Amino acid sequence: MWGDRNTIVHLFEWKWNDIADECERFLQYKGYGGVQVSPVNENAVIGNRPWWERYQPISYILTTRSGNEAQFSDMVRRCNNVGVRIYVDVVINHMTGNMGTVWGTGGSVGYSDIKSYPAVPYDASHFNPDCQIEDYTNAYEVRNCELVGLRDLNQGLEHVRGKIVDFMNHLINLGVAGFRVDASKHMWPGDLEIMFNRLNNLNTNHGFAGGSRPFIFQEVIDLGGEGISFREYLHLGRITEFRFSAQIGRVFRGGDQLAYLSNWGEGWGFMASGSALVFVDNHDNQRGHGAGGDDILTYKQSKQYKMATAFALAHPYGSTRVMSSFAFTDTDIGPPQDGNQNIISPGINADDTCTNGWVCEHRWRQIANMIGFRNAVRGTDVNEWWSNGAQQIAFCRGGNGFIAFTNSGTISQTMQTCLPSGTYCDVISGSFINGQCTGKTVTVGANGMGHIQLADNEEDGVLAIHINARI
Ligand code: AAO
Repeated sequence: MWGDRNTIVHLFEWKWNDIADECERFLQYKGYGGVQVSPVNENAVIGNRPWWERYQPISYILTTRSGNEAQFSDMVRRCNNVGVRIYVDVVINHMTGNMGTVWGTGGSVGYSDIKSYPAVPYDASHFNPDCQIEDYTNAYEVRNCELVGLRDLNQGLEHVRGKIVDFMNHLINLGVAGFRVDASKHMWPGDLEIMFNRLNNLNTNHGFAGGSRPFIFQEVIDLGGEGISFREYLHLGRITEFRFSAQIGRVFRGGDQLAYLSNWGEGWGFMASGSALVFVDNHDNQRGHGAGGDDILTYKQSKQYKMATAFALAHPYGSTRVMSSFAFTDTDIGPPQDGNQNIISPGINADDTCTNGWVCEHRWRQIANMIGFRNAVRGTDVNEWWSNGAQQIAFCRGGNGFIAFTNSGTISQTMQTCLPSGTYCDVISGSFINGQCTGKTVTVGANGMGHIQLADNEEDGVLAIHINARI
């Protein structure tokens, strides 16, 4: 990422042309560092187009409902030009489920019953046996059997490794910065290591320094108690820290005191900060798939969701990812589509929010402005931790930022903000625009003290000020 950027936003199911526009018109200005895009390679066309069809590959041809290779390539170029990196969700553990002859979004055919995918090509000899994953305490089964019936590739074979490495290197040549590796837990670390070591350096024609390696974050769900540990994957790249997601949801739903967040991070048993990819929710657990269950907060609990996201972005632990969703009640339903099953683009309202069924959490003022906060406090630690012993907390980030939260009761007191004297814009209740603040302000004296007013009944239970939003 560029040095003055942070956080990956997952623009779930967005089309490539829309992402390119979003990089240029919004993400660069808010300081976002990258976009995680939905799977780019050809997937099975399934019924009324559930979102999860994209996790059933037919080939490595870059044609999906998000666009074709030319559109993908153009997006990567346009986003890189404005300092926003692209991270691809790669589905390399498996191909489709077993459903007979299936057609792909690029027009290729798959014969899933006999495990034949001619457009790659793969045939039955390239797959593991038909067994199903039932026992997550059995590491062999989790890696060598089928995840929910998905035809399980054998990455121990040179043919399979070669196809996967070619696919990923093609994306690197097109200018991507890295990968989310889907279902990493279901592949042997030794096989991943061999494939990752064969990846090219990032493309210097896209502004990456010579010798840069792809940024890899592996989807490994480990809440404990299973046969596979995240530790087996630490040397290969970052790892999705699902305990972060489950715990932050539980806390901000009121299941714990905010005061206990004083040792958030490794102190809560999470992996080392430098290994963790963290998020409040992801595309699975926001709809009951994957891990985390009822603790997960989503856009549907908007006040607590914004608070949890503000905390995640204000805290130095981990590398952050923000979810950006389409609205749903049915947990299978795919993105907004027209009568021809083409994805409908998000429209943009005057207040920056989205239309056409897109939630665009990443555009919510409280979330987008916290990207600016995180950039302003880069390289600092948490200091001056304060709590009332219960549901109110506040802390500084070095001398660059201060944030307060209440999950119960009103905060009205003078606190150490660690900021130089001046008047600061609360980037939660408003925005700092052309030197003016559209929300609340905090006046900080020469001793760093400022009066913090955050009422129980305010729209958001957060107040955040930082050095780059000084009036
Ligand atoms: C679809 C249909 C299926 C059908 C299949 C084949 O829904 O009915 O059989 O096609 O025709 C997505 C959807 C799937 C969909 C699939 C393919 O979620 O529903 O199947 O596309 O279209 C496991 C994996 C993890 C995976 C997660 C969903 O380990 O890798 O399941 N996530 C990724 C993607 C996801 C995608 C795939 C993988 C496949 O993000 O979108 O699937 O490409 C335990 C284990 C976890 C395991 C969960 C769920 O978790 O630890 O590893 O995740 O179970 O099975 C507590 C525990 C926690 C536990 C959890 C649930 O929270 O603490 O550990 O409960 O028991």
